[in-house]
Amino acid sequence: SATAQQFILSGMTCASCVASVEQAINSVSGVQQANVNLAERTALVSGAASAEMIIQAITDAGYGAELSE
Ligand code: 9UX
Repeated sequence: SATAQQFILSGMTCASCVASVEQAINSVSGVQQANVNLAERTALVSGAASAEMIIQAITDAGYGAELSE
């Protein structure tokens, strides 16, 4: 079955930020799809990727992320 994780993001202010965060998430092994919502400051990530690896990739790109409960 498909898995998805949601993250709360910080530091994004424009559409180019969205593209950077999506690129960072998509670089993580196991990610199938990343949908970043600028207005809601969220990322919905499908695939069997590690949440910690996703957060690390977003942080390395210069943004903040935490797993949404
Ligand atoms: Mo937009 Mo985001 O000009 O770091 S790329 S603010």
